[in-house]
Amino acid sequence: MGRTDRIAEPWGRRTPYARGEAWPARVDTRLADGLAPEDVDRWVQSASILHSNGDGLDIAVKDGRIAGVRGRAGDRVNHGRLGPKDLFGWQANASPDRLRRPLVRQGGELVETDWDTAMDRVAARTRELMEERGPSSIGFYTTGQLFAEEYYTLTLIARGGIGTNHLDGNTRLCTSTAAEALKESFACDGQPGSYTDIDHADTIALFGHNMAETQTVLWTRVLDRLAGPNPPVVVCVDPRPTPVARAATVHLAPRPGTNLALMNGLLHEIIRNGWTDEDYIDRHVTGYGELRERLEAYTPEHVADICGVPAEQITGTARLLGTAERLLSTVLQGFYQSHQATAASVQVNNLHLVRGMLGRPGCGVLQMNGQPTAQNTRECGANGDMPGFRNWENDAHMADLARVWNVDPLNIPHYAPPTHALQMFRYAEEGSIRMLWISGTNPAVSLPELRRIRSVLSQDRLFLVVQDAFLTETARLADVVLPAAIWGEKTGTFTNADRTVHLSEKAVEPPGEARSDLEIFCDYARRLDFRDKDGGPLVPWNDPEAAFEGWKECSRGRPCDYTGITYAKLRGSGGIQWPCDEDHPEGTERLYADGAFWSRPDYCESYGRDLITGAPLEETEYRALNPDGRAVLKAASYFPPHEAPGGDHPFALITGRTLYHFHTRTKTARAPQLQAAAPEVWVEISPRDAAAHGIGEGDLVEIGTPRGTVRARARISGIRDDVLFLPFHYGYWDTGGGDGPDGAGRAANELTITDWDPVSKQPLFKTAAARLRRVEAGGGPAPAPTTTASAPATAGTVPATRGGAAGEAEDDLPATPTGGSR
Ligand SMILES: Nc1nc2c(c(=O)[nH]1)N[C@H]1C(S)=C(S)[C@@H](COP(=O)(O)OP(=O)(O)OC[C@H]3O[C@@H](n4cnc5c(=O)[nH]c(N)nc54)[C@H](O)[C@@H]3O)O[C@H]1N2
Ligand SMILES: Nc1nc2c(c(=O)[nH]1)N[C@H]1C(S)=C(S)[C@@H](COP(=O)(O)OP(=O)(O)OC[C@H]3O[C@@H](n4cnc5c(=O)[nH]c(N)nc54)[C@H](O)[C@@H]3O)O[C@H]1N2
Ligand SMILES: [Mo]
Repeated sequence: MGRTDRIAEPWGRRTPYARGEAWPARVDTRLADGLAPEDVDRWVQSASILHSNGDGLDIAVKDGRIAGVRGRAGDRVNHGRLGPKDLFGWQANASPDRLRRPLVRQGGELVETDWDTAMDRVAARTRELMEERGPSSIGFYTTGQLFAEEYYTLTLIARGGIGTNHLDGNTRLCTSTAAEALKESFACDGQPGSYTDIDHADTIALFGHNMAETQTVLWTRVLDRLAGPNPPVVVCVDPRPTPVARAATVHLAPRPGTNLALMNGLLHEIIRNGWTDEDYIDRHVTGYGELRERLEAYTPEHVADICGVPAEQITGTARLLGTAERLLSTVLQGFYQSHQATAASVQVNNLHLVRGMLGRPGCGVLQMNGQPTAQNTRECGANGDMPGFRNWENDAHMADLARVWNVDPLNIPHYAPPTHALQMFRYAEEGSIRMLWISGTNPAVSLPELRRIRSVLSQDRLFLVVQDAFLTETARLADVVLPAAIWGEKTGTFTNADRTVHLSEKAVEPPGEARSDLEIFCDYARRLDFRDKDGGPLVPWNDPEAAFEGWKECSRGRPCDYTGITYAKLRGSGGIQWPCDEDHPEGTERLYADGAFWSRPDYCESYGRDLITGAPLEETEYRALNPDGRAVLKAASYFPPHEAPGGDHPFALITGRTLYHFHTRTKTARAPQLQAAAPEVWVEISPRDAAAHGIGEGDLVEIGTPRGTVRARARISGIRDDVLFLPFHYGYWDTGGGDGPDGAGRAANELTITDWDPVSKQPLFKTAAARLRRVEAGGGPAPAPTTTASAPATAGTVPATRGGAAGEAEDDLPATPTGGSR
């Protein structure tokens, strides 16, 4: 047993292992101060909720309250380990700030009320709008953080009951590019790879993915490989010196927004050198000729100019990727939220297709997810997809969905692609959407160009319903606030980025009168009295397990087949990967093992889109392109971003995360250890740029874009010259306990642009041009962690981030004098 300060050492202690070996277990535990494991009343099975890994854990319950967490040794994802957010974040469940009763707006103020009053208002407004303006006046904006059962119920209500096309998730901001990149290459969503590919890979490439901070346990798996015999080569593509970059064999730090040019350059070199699997291409792939042609211009020298990366680094990296025998690639927001997002992410798929590296141990692509249940949002059709990865353009698929729901196919809108989130906000701005129901997301902090978002959400004519656990920036603008039960207080399933399904059981009662999202949606369905074709209730369930059984039927025969999974099977298991059906009763570790794709025209989820304009392909075009269901190589040329740095706005502004906080901090700001590690916003600036502006460590500076300004203290870090980084976690209201807008002007999204990738419609949070000005001296270092990408450029100049005794957690490894993480 050992105790480690997991704020100072986020990845905990090493358990080195060799290629092909099983990753050793290490069970991490953190209990409430003074509580011994033997005094815990009950341990309740769940998985982590503050990222997309799905690390298996048990929730400790003492006297009816959550009193800690312990990793599950037998879980296939984490083998017992937990990251800092999971070790400490559970404390937020018991925060005194939790919403306990519904609120309704009365005379301009939000006042407490009972459920009947609140839900009657929502139901009455729905009925009025349906009669006066029709279903398209109602929109739903949900999340990647509820459970599958809840999304499926919401989809059924919105698409099958109300009949609106306006249902999307904040997954639009998060993983719509992941889904779209998979749909372009494989004509269907679903990650080909498995987390166990880390155990087998000889080369691991992370594209715009700071795994060390955002998926800490998965990164621990990489660190343990790096500490063992025959460690993998690690390639990092990120403009910042993240912990991934520091551990990497090569770190490419391209100019933000140039990912596509870089990928084209790498592919150009790989093909020129003949590092391709021509046999695999012949048998399983289409589009090779066009790809080769399109890549011709992307010589290392040309790409070096665009990306600001030395040509030798490009050729060297191409050699590493081109000669790898077992290559695992991961992609995340550095690509998804940047310029030409889908086109660039697709090139990572292309890399694997031309090298024939899919479906074998160590050979995988993970177009990563971010949120814990983003995969479910997509599978269940609570975003811009149809349930079960059905194709909205395929009438047979829509008829089949209507059969499952027992409704008329014409009742399910599919005249156009499902409306994407930013378009929904545009409709609300224009006044065609008059009721917006937001669940489990805080757009007043997380959407781009906040001044505009605030004005859209505060309009009188928009009836705004917000379903959350806290009185967020968004909830404060609502007409009705519905208090939600959260993780640990309700039961449901969720699916991580490598298709692993976990069950998360209810451990404790929610505070006050808070209810689960499932109960709220079911209550709404009853009040509106939605019926199927035969007069039966459209939503025939009231509890999670029955909803899960409903969802299983909807998934039957589709790629994400859940029919072989039951709650009973999930209980005690270490996670099950879909598809799981009669033919694969234990689930499926890797997709596309034999070059067999789900891309046949009659079966595929999508006919694809043009990578430059985003225009959907017609069925006939797709049939001509890919009649027998191969993988598709799609090519695209690089174009400069719409808003390029220059003139008055010389900096490229990028935004993102730090290890200790989750998004808009509704939970992590309420966990003292996490909040103390990163208490306030900062901005990362290179030493050269700081010197040029007379800025010292910790000075207050102002960052401006055409949308607004933010003030933050400067951290002089190893970030690329001409680039500024702002964490986006810090909203308008101080969630640290204050009740006023003391955080005015600190949210990164005051600065970001209303613009999106043409293919995935994901907003460009990582492409804006900014100016910088010193305001005043700071009187101490910036409030930025030293353990992460925000480490000071010169080590030792700033006190190290530590948690002290409060930040300690236990592991079950033998105590050794060395220990430590890197
Ligand atoms: N600690 C923590 N973990 C989280 C979350 C959290 O809020 N906090 N959120 C979860 C969610 S929902 C998500 S989506 C994931 C996100 O996980 P990540 O994608 O790993 O996180 P980000 O910080 O958004 O972006 C990753 C990196 O992109 C780089 N980047 C910016 N612009 C460019 C570019 O043009 N090109 C390249 N190559 N790189 C660029 C940034 O420097 C940054 O280091 O994390 C999940 N895990
Ligand atoms: N500038 C910039 N902006 C970004 C990003 C970026 O990198 N840069 N990243 C984008 C990405 S990838 C993401 S995922 C988004 C995240 O943005 P948001 O989704 O807005 O952020 P969260 O703080 O996770 O909001 C989730 C809300 O749901 C509530 N909640 C938690 N559990 C439950 C539940 O079970 N039920 C209900 N009803 N509510 C619950 C929480 O209290 C919280 O208010 O931000 C996006 N915005
Ligand atoms: Mo995300």
